[in-house]
Amino acid sequence: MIPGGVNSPVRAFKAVGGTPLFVKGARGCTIVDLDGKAYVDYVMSWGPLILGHAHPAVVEAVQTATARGTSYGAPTEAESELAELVVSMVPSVEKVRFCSSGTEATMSALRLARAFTGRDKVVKFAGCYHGHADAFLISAGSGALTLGTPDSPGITAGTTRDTISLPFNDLAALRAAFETYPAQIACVIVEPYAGNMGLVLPKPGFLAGLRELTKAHDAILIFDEVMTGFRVGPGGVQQRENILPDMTTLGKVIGGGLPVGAFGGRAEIMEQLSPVGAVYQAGTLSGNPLAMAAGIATLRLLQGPGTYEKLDGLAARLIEGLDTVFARHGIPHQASQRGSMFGFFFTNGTVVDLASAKTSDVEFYARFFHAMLERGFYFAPSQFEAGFVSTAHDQDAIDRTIAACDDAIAALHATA
Ligand code: HOZ
Repeated sequence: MIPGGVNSPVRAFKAVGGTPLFVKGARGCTIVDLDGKAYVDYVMSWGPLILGHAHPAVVEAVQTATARGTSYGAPTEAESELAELVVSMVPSVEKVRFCSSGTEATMSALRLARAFTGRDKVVKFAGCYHGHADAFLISAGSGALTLGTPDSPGITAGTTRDTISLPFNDLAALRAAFETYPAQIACVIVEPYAGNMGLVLPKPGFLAGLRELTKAHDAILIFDEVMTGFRVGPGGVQQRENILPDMTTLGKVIGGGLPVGAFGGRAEIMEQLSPVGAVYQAGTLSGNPLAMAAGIATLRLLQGPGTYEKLDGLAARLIEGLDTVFARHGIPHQASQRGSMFGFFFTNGTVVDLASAKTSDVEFYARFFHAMLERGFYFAPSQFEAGFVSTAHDQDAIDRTIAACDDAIAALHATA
């Protein structure tokens, strides 16, 4: 009855084979399937659950809010409170609007950038994924890449014409695009740490170069921090790298596991939005009180002392351990980590963009994935996704993962 049995394609095991986990419940860093088998989870609902599954404070906040009413379609104090948190934590955001998903955030940010500049074209980078709005499903990452449809059918030629896709980490290509389309590019959107083609980090100077070039050509720079916002640090990549975009899109962690997206930026841009300005954007469930409650509880806890240091330490321990195991078994690989986000590719080369990410041995990834699943460890069912740890992971879970990885690779070698 449900196409592919899933309500979002990344959940299917099409790239790795087999049947997806059907989930009974989850707590902390453990997810349990319908057969009662438990797994240490490194998918964490694809990023939102930075405090782990069913964190008591988040559950309580949602329960309390639910008892007061699930939706009003009118402003609440909770929206203002979350807005204040966002503005205080994300360096470049002066004003913010909430919506219900990352896709809504990016498509609304694009509309606003087009209206503000009076230009049509958008530059994105191949392998970056900005949700499933038409303008972004061109050389897209995540499920679109994994399932072989980076350019989705159903998108009009006109839309395609206005989206320029360039290689990630390639400033020369961006410079050339600005020359080819003078005064036509409204915005450049980027995942500043790309997490939807696996984890691909910016080369030194790439983000600064984006800032410089967009400024020079009066284009809006949008950091899509749906994945990295509040995850790689309280202020996202922009704070870690000290580069301020004009606009930022947010999602995942900001909703604490409930459906939330947000977009924000400089006040003069955000004030073009209706009802102050003329750019229309709306949503019946935008700023939903349950989602706001989960977001507030999550961001408040993240502000506690040592939280990000702990997350960083856990992910570093995991990636160092996996790196050592892969090396010991002679597996060509590249592993990386920033904050609580991590990724690894099975390749000899250096991964800097989509073309190099695609040199990864996806068949070996599929076998590795299943060998780990069998042992009770759930990584993303695709090579082209990032992994996540949460504050609910601990050293014991990480060390068991590394030991299982050693065992899994030895078993894969034995059967090869
Ligand atoms: N950005 C998420 C994974 N890369 C999307 C999750 C989904 O598509 O369901």
